[in-house]
Amino acid sequence: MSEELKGLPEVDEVKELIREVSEILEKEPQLLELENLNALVVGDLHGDYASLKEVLNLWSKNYREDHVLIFLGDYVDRGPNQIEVMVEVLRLKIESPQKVFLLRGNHETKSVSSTYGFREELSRKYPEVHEELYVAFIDMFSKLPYGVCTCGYLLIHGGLAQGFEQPEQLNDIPKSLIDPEDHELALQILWNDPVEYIEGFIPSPRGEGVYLYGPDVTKSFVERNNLKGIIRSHEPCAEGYEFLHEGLTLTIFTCREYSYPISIAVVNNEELKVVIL
Ligand SMILES: [Mn+2]
Repeated sequence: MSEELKGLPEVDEVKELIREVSEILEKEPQLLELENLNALVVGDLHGDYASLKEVLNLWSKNYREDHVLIFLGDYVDRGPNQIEVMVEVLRLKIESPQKVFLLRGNHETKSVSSTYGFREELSRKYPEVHEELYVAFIDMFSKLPYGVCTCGYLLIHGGLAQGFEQPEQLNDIPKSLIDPEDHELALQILWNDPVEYIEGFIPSPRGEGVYLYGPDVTKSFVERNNLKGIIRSHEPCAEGYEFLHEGLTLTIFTCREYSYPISIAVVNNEELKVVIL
């Protein structure tokens, strides 16, 4: 027990981090439009602290000066160090609010994080105050934005959605939406997946209100909005990343829980590069 708790942040620090980040997030729009920059894009982490550290070392060494850091969500659930991962990204956000951006994943919700590990980890690591911390985290999750537009790409956690014609529609999702299940667009942006060999949208095995969508959906979205493509996470990839839809959709995944290689994306106005870690 004491071994496990070694290095765990003090409760007061965690509370303060949540409070300060919530304040920053409150002011961010649901779609962050970031012009003319270089970005490192990080996929699902799911409590994989070692992989997060690797990414941060790489960032500090080669990119920190001129690259922002964009996280595509799913910090919690599944892995062994969800609290440590969460605390680290919150610290980064406070240190550099204009250089670090945190998107919402489908696990940054009450319905998922109460079942897939985060709530349990909190109650194990902070037995005295876990209820209070959990409520504060859930409230902060509800303020995380849903997308970034930068360098001609739209960055989201899951995928494109029915009725989603323009990135700006993300701003129609109410801030502080505790349960994305209550909002069709929010739910699909966090949960949908692109697949080949279908047309339009078909129901997803992931559950009610969630869809798989084909290359035609991506192609028309990208053309309509004059974009170069979509960058998303949400699915582990056997090779660490995957291009779909004639190269218009890139999936990256940054957590080793599934024993696959992991990746990040480096993007600027000139190019999109995948780095395998
Ligand atoms: Mn996900």
